Amino acid sequence: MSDSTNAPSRTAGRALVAALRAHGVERVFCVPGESYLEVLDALYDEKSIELVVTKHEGAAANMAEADGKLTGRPGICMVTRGPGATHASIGVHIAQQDSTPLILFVGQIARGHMGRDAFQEVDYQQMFGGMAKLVMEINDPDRMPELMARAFNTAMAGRPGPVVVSLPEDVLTELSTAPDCAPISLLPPAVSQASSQAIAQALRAAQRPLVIVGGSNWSDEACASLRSFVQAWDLPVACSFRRQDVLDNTNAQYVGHLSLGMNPALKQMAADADVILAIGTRLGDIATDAYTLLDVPKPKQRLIHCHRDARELGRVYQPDIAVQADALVLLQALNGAEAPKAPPAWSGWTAQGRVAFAAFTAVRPANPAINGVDLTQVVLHLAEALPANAIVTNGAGNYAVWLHRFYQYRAPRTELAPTCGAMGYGLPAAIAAALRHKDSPVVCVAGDGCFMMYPQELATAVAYGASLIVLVANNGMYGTIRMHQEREYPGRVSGTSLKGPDYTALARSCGAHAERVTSARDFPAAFARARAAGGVALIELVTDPLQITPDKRLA
Ligand SMILES: Cc1ncc(C[n+]2csc(CCOP(=O)(O)OP(=O)(O)O)c2C)c(N)n1
Ligand SMILES: [Mg+2]
Repeated sequence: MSDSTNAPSRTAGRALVAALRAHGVERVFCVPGESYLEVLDALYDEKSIELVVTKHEGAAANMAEADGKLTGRPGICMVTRGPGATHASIGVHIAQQDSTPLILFVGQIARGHMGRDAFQEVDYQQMFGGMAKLVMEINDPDRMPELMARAFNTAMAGRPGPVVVSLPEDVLTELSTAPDCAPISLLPPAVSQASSQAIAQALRAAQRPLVIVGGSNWSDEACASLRSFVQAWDLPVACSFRRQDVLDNTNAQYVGHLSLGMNPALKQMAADADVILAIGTRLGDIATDAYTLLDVPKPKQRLIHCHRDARELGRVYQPDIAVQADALVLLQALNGAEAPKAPPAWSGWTAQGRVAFAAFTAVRPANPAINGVDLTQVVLHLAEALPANAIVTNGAGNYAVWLHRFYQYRAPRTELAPTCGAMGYGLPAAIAAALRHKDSPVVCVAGDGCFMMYPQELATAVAYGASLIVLVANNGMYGTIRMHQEREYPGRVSGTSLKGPDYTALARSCGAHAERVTSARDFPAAFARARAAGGVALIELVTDPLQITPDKRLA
């Protein structure tokens, strides 16, 4: 117990909650556990922090991760030891792969019992060591403020990611007079004039340049700077996997999404480019079509790679120019560089990329072969009916291919989707979004498999007064896996069928408005009714299991 200051004595659990407040936390997602009662008790008095109690720790961790994506500040999740922490591990994995700031607090067994394989004991350093940026166990109540500040700084510094903080139960009730630690503000490194000039010069010498953007840390300001830069230079921009909201898709320079189900013309464009300017993105395996679009380790294209974390530069690809920079600072510097005289040498190339994007995503007539809801028509309707500030969430499954292809993301942080391909993400993410942005329509698009990971959270959404619409694309199977199965083991269906419950009855039992739609013709009216209903609504879309992707039917 510290007596070195005049600060009043308080428990470490109370110091933890004070640190959350000092770091600007407004919302905590949790499932309670007896291991952290002292923190729950401190939250009872802390009126500035809302406690969102979920039904499953996986959902709580997904919500916290989505909140981190939306705010750029660590999302906060609290769970109990052993079973709680193992359930919540999905959120740590998503935050790691998606570069999202997240802090997972785990109530731990008392210090005196450690190492005995006591009830629900887990060594979190071992469990999360390969997944989190940092794993800490706070064993000294006097160090709570210091270690909390470190958790926040680590989650946000460089490439953002997850931090796991283990809280031995007996420490939480010990007294300390250690004072609060004020948060530090991390100022991004400056971009030298030499760096921005080198980039500008390489671009001016290009015939077929391509900008690839991705990663996290895209604030409104950074997205606006990107738009001004690529408009002034007329540079084509591709967004990396599930980062489609970095540039308004209606912008004349937007040429598409480096995704699963990639536009073949975009693939060709990346292959044919002579200079690639990659900003914020890791150039992962999906964005590079399994490391085939660019040669590993030395692409034939001249590669300019900019990332705020130096460890991501040269990790896979050897860039010709590597700049450690935050996207905003870099783009502000590039906006200060001299643009080429209009029209630049590549203006035809940019226009051609845009034409190919428009052709790939164009409105098309309903497909008469489809026996059930045509998802193309559904997503085209969403794109037309929803305003630019609508937030659209999804998890993993082939249904997302329609969404990513035919929806137009028009504003920053309106796409909440796991780049790590975790099923079940969409509904928890939609709840986090609905609580964070009460004025934005929120739509979760899920497959039947994806939805069934956390369907019980519909009741959480209703309990917290969230306003959101869930669209469940029900094809009665784990369609993505069936697609791979039919390719490798044709006609031998094994483990990929799915018998769900009555989705509308399930939703109604949670207090949601619910409808079933069997033809895309009926979708606009059903969607309008769901929006008018307010609160939580679910629309089951009975789709054709044979229509496995927008372009492919199972034989
Ligand atoms: C948590 C998790 N479990 C398993 C998988 C493997 N997986 C990827 S997509 C998929 C099927 C998704 O089914 P559904 O949501 O119904 O979408 P569909 O492909 O049928 O459109 C599965 C099982 C995964 N990505 N994540
Ligand atoms: Mg399915």
